[in-house]
Amino acid sequence: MKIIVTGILGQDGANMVEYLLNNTDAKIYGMIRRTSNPNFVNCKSFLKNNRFQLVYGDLSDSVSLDNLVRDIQPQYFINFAAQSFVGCSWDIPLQTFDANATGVARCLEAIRRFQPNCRFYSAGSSEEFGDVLYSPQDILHPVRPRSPYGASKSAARHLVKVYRESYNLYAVHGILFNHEGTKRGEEFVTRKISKGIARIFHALNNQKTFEPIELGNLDAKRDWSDSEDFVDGVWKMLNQEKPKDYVLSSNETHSIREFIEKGFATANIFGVWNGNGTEEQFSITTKCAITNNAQSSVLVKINPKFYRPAEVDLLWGDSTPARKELGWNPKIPFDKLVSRMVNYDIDNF
Ligand code: F7E
Repeated sequence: MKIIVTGILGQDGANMVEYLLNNTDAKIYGMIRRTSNPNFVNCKSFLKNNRFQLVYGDLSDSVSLDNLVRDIQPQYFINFAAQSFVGCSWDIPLQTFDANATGVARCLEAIRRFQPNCRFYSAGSSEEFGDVLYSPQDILHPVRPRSPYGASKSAARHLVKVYRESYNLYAVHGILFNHEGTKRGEEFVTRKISKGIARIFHALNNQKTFEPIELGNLDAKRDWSDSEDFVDGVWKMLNQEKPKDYVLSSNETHSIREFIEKGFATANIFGVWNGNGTEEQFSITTKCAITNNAQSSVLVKINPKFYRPAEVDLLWGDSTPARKELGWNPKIPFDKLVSRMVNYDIDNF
């Protein structure tokens, strides 16, 4: 069995490769783009595995995708390559759309033309739901994106449906709510917080001054899971009798504030909220400051530069069908996700 996985330098692609090496006998072809300075930190566990091979390709280059599918003749093509940072999608809307939507069309075309039996996974997103009409959101929730990123993923979803129905391809577009972990990029809010907590933890331990973590909108609520649970759900989605899209989510929602409080508490640092709007701060409690002989007091402050032109206020998924019909059984709840990320960053600071 041969499987192409794209986006392997990122969190999900790398977790997918690890999962496939552990749970199948397949040969994995991990696609990367030619860049001058690629970062393989997420790939350390498998780069030298003899069932893994790096291949060059680019979602913006249909020749590369055609050649890979024609030459490898994969049974599965799992696409995690994307411009995945919502906040940046207003700055580079066209590149976002090209990679996330047109790129999916290029993959589907390559499969249709050169290996129509290949099963295709498209990484959809809860950002497609946008300004939501009801909670929790299930697969039937209308598409109402609030960012170029959300719009691009919505377009990909329609393309997958069209190719599935027009050409009888096995193609699925999983709607994945937020998923994090120790491979998460530092631009995303959870990793930014866990890395910031690790920095402050070590400053406190060494009786040094520290700068606060600077964040944007703390009111947003997200449905957070662990990416390692999600790649199992993706594989299950790819191995049904007939292709069908599913939502993957924790079925809980938590605010950014809650993530901050739980994260600091994991590191035995306790804070209190004070102030409103852009003046809001999370400061170390007097007791905790005295115990640690703290040299600074503000743990988190607001920097309006991290506000987005339009925000998705509330995401809260309903993944009951995936749990019932696919037998998907996520193992890492919210509290464990937060403590895993914070402890990892403290230990690897
Ligand atoms: O933001 C708020 C921000 O960038 C979460 C991607 O994987 O999940 C992810 O998209 C929330 C937003 O993730 C900062 O405004 C506050 O409300 O971690 P994020 P996201 O935008 O939800 C979906 C499902 C995907 O598909 C995406 O690919 O946190 N927030 N302050 C901040 N966010 C960031 N990044 N940085 C801040 O300083």
